[in-house]
Amino acid sequence: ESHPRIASSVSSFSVDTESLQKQIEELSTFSDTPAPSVTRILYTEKDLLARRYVKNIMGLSGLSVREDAVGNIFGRWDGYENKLAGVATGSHIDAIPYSGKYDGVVGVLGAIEAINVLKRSGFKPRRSLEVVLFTSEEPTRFGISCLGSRLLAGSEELNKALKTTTDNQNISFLEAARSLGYAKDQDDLSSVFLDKGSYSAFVELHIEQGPILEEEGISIGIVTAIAAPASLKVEFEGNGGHAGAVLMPNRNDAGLAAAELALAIEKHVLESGSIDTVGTVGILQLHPGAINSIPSKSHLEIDTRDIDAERRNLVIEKIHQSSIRIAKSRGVRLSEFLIINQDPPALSAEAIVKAMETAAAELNLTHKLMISRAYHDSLFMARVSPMGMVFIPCYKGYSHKPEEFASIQEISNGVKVLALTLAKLSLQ
Ligand code: HGY
Ligand code: MN
Ligand code: MN
Ligand code: MN
Repeated sequence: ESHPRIASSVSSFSVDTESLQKQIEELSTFSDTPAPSVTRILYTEKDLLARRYVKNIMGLSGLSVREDAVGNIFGRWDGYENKLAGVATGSHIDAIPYSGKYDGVVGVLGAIEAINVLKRSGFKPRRSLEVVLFTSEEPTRFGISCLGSRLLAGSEELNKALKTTTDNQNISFLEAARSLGYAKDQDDLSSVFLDKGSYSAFVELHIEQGPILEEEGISIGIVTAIAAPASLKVEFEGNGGHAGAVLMPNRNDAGLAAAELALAIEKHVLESGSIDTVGTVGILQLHPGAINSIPSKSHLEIDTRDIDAERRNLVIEKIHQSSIRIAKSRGVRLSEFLIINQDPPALSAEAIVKAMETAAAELNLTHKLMISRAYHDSLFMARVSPMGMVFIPCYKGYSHKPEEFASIQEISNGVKVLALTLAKLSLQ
């Protein structure tokens, strides 16, 4: 049963749906592509405007705001025992090209609204509550997913890599960060690492990015595990040449090598024996990219995941073998085979799953346990704090495209479950 001090207020949980809807619309206008799509890439001018917008809303909610060296933004509501480890919640506001306005945003604006709900209900937090806006969950600009939360989770490897990472315009990560006033005169970013035990719990509210909740007419998803993501970069090089004059036996077409590898990836994924294994080639570039020039270079970026890391790693091994075999059989050079990240899955903490189930039940919301096939900042926060995630349904499960949609009613349900879960965890 809920702690006596919250029970009375649950019924008085009121979400300001109008202002939350307006905020979601306004935030979506900070985009490099026309509505209804959203494109908001790390450390661009639109990202800066969006950060300012969210910091302002945090301020209006009475949160004290701070930022770390890479622009993770923290809005804190001090508890009456604020020496204790706090309870955190949050998500991201960066958006991949031509995507939607809810991915990540629901877990940032919704988290701030959850704070407002608790304040309006008269709740007083024991453990401080902190809303986190993670810098760059999407891998778009520097090819690194969950950059901010990976660093918060203490990744020395990433700290080192960021000293030399550049984007495809050859702008370095540090230069881009400094253009927004972050990473001031420091190449070493270990100041971002969270001290162990900083949080007693981390909970993220997010759209499901899948069709299950909507299909089954369930309001709340309670995530038990997050699938293990991996991304690879592969390049083939051949002699290229004139698309008319070079006869077929004399060609070593890097584009066809890429095409053959893409289909081999699909085969390796499908033969894994599990529906949970997925893979795609999200980026495929051909050089020089002229219709009448045989591709002399192909560049593939591959995303493959599974809830079972071993099974996923086997797929990666097979992709490597196929890359070598195809290069040999087509007489092209395998000029790059790079595993960018190969992360383990994360399990939600029992106690947080329980708190979320009780919260959903007390709010009379239908709910079910499920896994997250998308990764989230929670995947890395789970390395430094007990973690949990609340899902809400989204239209046909669409995400990472402009048709992404979640109704304000569904969002409001998620905000209430988040608010009640945060309250419970704060009083523990
Ligand atoms: O790709 C993902 O899983 C996340 O939505 N960025
Ligand atoms: Mn995403
Ligand atoms: Mn997301
Ligand atoms: Mn994600």
